[in-house]
Amino acid sequence: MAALYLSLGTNQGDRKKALETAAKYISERIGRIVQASAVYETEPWGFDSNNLFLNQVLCIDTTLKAVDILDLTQQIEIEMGRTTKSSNGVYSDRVIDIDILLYGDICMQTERLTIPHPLMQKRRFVLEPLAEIAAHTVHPVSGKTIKELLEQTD
Ligand code: PH2
Ligand code: MG
Ligand code: MG
Repeated sequence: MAALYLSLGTNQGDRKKALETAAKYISERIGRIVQASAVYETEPWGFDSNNLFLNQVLCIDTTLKAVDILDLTQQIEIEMGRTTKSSNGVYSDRVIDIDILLYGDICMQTERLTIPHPLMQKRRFVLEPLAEIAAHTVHPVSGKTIKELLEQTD
């Protein structure tokens, strides 16, 4: 078993319900949720929108392969009605986004998937909830703890 950290984000529709539904599907299909951060309301980062986000981070116990986790999270996004996908850093409003942040010590970079999530160090909406449940976890690329990464982010 390795600890998988997933980031959830939603800024469209019934946001609270979307977090609950995503967590239910994740626990049924990917693995047991061992920790959940609080839910944070955050300003859209990297694009303009009038719709505030709810963000949350979950820690899951799983033995699945990383690519299989990606397939399952994308399937959940589609089932929950996600129609738009970010590309080249152009973001849009969404009912649910599920991103893989960390998976044990795995470092991988393929066309479809990079772990750790390449932008996590820059994003307070990720680091704040993550630090709440994994402050002392070490980011396997930078060698810094999540708490240290949060402290150096503005
Ligand atoms: N996700 C993005 C881009 N910007 N901003 C906030 N506050 N929360 C997010 O989850 C988020 C974002 C790309 O997936
Ligand atoms: Mg995302
Ligand atoms: Mg995503």
